[in-house]
Amino acid sequence: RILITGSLGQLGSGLAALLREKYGRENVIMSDIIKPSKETWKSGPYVFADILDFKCLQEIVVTYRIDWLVHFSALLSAIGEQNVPLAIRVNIEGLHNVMELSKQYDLRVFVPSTIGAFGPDSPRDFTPNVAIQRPRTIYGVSKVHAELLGEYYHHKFGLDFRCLRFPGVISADTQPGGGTTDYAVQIFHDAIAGEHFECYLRPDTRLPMMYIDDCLRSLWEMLVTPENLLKRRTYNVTAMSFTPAEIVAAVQKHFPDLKVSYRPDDRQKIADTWPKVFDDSEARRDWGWRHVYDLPSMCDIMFSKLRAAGVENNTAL
Ligand code: VAH
Repeated sequence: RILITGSLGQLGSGLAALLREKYGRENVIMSDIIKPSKETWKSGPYVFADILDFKCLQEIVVTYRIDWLVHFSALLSAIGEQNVPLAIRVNIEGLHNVMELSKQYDLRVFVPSTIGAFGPDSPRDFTPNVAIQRPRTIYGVSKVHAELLGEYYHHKFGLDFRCLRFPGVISADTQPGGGTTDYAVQIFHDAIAGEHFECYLRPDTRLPMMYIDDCLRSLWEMLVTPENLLKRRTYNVTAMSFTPAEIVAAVQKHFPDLKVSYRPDDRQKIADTWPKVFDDSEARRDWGWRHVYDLPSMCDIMFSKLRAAGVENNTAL
C-alpha cells in the first residue's frame, strides 16, 4: 500500500487518482492535517497524519501495512520565506521523521525536490543534475537537505529513496499554494473569469515548467523504475521553459481581451536565483522520461478542465 503525506496540496489528489487507477482504490491512502472535502473523502482512504508526530506516522505505516511513501508535506518557496521557523519544522524535522520511518519499515520512499534546490551560483541556462547548490530560500535549503539525507540513507542503510526535481507545476484542480511559479496557474483562472491578470514576476522571467499530468506520470515512472536502471537517486525532470510574456501570449490566443499588468514582488527575487532552463537529459537516457505537454497543448487542456469544472466563463469565448 502507498501513503501520500501532504496529499491535499497541488500534487496529492492527482497522484492519488493515478495510483488508485493502477493499484486499486483501497491501496492508496491520502493523508494531511486538514479535513478533506466530501469529494476527496469519497474518493478513497484518507487519514489524519501530522508528519511532526513520529508515533502517528508509525501507527499508519503499521495499521495500513504501508510499502511505499510519497512525501509531499512541505511549505513551498514563497510561503516558506514568510514563516521560516515553521518551514524548518515541516520541511526538515518532518522529513527526518519520514526518512527514519522509511528506514525502520523498509519503505520505498519518494520525496520531491525542485528547481528551487539550485541557487544563483548554479548554472542557470541549462542546469544539470550535478551542480553547485546554494539556494537562497529555506524551501530550497530543505530540499537540498532532503536530497542529501535521502542519498545518505540509501548508501548507508540501503533505503530505496527516489527523488525528482520538479519545475513549476501547472494544474487546474487546486488553487495556487504559495509557490513562486504559481503565477502560471493564476493566469488561467483570471482569464476564464474575465479578471485582470496581475503578474508578480517581470515579463522576461524564464522558468522551467510542466503540466501536472506529465509531473505525476514522471513521479510514477520514477517510483517503478527497476533499481538497475537508476544511475542516481535524484533526477531533474522538466517539459518546457517559458516567461510570463510567453504564457500571456499563449493564453491570449484563447482570451484575446485578457488584460495584463506586471508588479514584481519578493517572488521576483526568488525566481532570479532559480534555473531558467533545466537539463533532464539523464532522466530521458536512464529511464526513458519523455514529456507530452508543451505550452499550447497545456493551454488547451487547462481551459477545457477549468470549463468542465464550471469555473465561470467570461464572454470572450
Ligand atoms: C514553488 N511551485 O514555486 C513550487 C515549486 C519549482 C517551483 O517548487 O515553490
